[in-house]
Amino acid sequence: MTELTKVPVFAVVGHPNEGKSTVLSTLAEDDRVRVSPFPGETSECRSFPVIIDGKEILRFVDTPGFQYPIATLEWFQRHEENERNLANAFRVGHSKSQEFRSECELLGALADGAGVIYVADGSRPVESEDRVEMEILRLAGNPRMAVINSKEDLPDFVEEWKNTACRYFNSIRFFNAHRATYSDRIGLLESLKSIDQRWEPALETAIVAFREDWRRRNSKVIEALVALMEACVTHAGSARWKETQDEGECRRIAEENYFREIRRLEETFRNTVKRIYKHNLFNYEIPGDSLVQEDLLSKKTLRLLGLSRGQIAGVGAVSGGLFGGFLDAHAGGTSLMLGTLIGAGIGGSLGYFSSNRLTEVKVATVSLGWKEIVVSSHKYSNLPFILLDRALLYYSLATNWAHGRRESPVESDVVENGKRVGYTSSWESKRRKVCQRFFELVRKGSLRKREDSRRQLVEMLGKALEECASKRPAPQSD
Ligand SMILES: Nc1nc2c(ncn2[C@@H]2O[C@H](COP(=O)(O)OP(=O)(O)OP(=O)(O)O)[C@@H](O)[C@H]2O)c(=O)[nH]1
Ligand SMILES: [Mg+2]
Repeated sequence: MTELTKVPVFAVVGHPNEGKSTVLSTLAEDDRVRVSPFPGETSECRSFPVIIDGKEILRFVDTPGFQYPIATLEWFQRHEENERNLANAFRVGHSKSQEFRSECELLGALADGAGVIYVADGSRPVESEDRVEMEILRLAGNPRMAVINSKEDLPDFVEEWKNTACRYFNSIRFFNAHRATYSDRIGLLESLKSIDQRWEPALETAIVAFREDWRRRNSKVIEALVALMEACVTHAGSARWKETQDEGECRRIAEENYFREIRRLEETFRNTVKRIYKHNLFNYEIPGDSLVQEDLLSKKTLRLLGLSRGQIAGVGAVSGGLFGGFLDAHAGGTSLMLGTLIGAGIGGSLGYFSSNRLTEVKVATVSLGWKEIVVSSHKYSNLPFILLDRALLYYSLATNWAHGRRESPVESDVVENGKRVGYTSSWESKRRKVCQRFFELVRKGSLRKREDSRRQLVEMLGKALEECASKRPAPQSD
């Protein structure tokens, strides 16, 4: 039996072009792994350590596919009786051979004590060469697991693979390298524990570290999200004009200034999420019709995200304000309806929201002959809820985007049937009130109340993130 490495090391091995590098990339959350539709992309071993808190807790090794499995097996069978570490003996015996370069590379990782993750494509039948490869791995004797990954969504041959692989492997697991979620990855690590008891404690430590790391990452996202919400309700865009100039133009500029900053902050938030979830190199392409690609103020965004008018009225009651009252009180120039304000800019498309305001406007005299217009989020605005929905949709996309997937799915992630599809409208009203309370207190509240409402918001968002990492919201009718 080969001696195991101290930190669990797993060599991902198999047939060329089977999806080995893809599985590794998703498992290790590392988008530097080279994946390609052409066989032979991986020609030498490359290690990908998983580091948490500066400490290596696991390592995966990407390997080239078998090139000459039949000849390799014959050699193994001939030397089976005499060699304790067959993989090492093969590597030493073929070190000068160009022909067996791939075998020497992949068996080298096994000779050094790595466990084996054998990747098979469940969308094609088992062939005789596959059996040969599996037998080589059985003879090498390293702890091993077969992972059935399918390049197609409807894998036809999973049962056949399972029935064959069970003769050669300590454990078999189905894993979709393009769609695996965080819990699928943890599930696979859990099953790796069973392939060799000696690694069980180290793998258990790795799993605990993974879980803790995920919680920490979510806390960072919540911090960034709360900062975005806070900026949305406290930021103001302004512009000055001479009393002799056109006031309408000045309002438009102030509003533009306000939304430019909100868009910038939203972009910053997205980059933070991408970084936290380790989407570093590969700039994945979000489907064009996904809601997160829509402009913040597009007709589609305003129709499908945020709260309905009834729900806004519901949260409006939080601080004792009356929804109907605020609509009237702000009419007539002190509060701008978004439809009127930027209708010209975006094609007057906001009729649906004509009785709902996103922003409010204040006019002040700053010096003789000069006035200033200040635009900020309305006290009962849908805007922070829309931003929150967009942020949660983006979070869901980033956390569910398997690192091994290099192209976007053909279909969009958004199903539109006229109903609201964001998270906030499907929440129970208590959650929305927690948000609204924060939005109001952060603008004008005592430090103690602000901190208290921030704590409630953070706690509520913790639950919301857990939910949206695993499921989409149910569409809501208005
Ligand atoms: N749809 C889909 N395609 C996959 C999946 N896994 C791998 N592929 C595709 O299969 C092709 C080969 O994937 P790789 O991960 O590079 O395969 P490999 O086994 O490392 O290949 P070599 O390094 O050449 O031996 C790539 O085009 C991948 O995008 C999957 O789960 N679903
Ligand atoms: Mg590869």
